[in-house]
Amino acid sequence: MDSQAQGELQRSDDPIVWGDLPQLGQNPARIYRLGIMGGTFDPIHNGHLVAAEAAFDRLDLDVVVFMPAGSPAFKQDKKVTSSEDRYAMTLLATSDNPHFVASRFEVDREGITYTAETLRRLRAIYPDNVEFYFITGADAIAEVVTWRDAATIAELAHLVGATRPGYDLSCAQRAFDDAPYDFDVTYLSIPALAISSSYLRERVGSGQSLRYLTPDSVTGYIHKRHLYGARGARYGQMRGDENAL
Ligand code: DND
Repeated sequence: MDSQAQGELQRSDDPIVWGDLPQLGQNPARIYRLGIMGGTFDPIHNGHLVAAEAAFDRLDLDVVVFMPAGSPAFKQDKKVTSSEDRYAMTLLATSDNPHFVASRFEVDREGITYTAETLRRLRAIYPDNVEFYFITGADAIAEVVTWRDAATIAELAHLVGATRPGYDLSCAQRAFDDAPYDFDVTYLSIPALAISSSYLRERVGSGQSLRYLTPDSVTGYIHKRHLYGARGARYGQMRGDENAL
């Protein structure tokens, strides 16, 4: 084994380097595939979870790490729930899936969270036999070419675009064709889940249920922390029972 490979193996045992990231790459004779689901997750919902699970299955990933953005790059002018609350909801939503991991990797980073910087830092931690698969939804995939330092993203990660059946991919395809760098993109058609975080926030604000839209543990957390205008209804309480509290 050459000295570089030895160094990588030593590095992989160091808990300070790995933090809460999944440890991969120990066997230099095989390739590992790390899925990365980046998001604001305000809040996380079943669309995110289904997209990540589809990518895990169809691309033979070893694990998917969910990374809530600390200070999301393109939401600087918007009010975003605290990163600790978004991380807590992500942790709850992923906790019962053995191949999902929630990470504080971006939450604990100072400043605006850029994906290229995240990938660069991950590349410095993981050995070369770990490949990165950055998972996005249909709406985000066409935007990737406009993200900060997109050349680094193209160089360091495969992209996975989770689309709805029948979704028009021509816009995304054109963006990649016109880009000055080569992106490796895989499109996955997943069952239609027209769920969005803003839809969930609206529902909470107007006292409607989130059942089947996000895990119950996330709904419970939203009510406990009074996020999105939740009126502090006891979790599991029937609608219209607010005065019974
Ligand atoms: P969003 O704010 O769109 O996350 O951010 C997605 C990722 O892009 C984050 O990691 C950001 O840091 C990164 N980003 C964005 C812009 C600029 C830059 C980086 C930069 O570096 O310059 P959401 O929580 O809204 O959604 C998370 C993911 O889930 C997105 O890819 C979204 O398209 C997808 N998604 C769905 N996928 C399947 N079915 C659904 C979905 N709803 C959202 N129903």
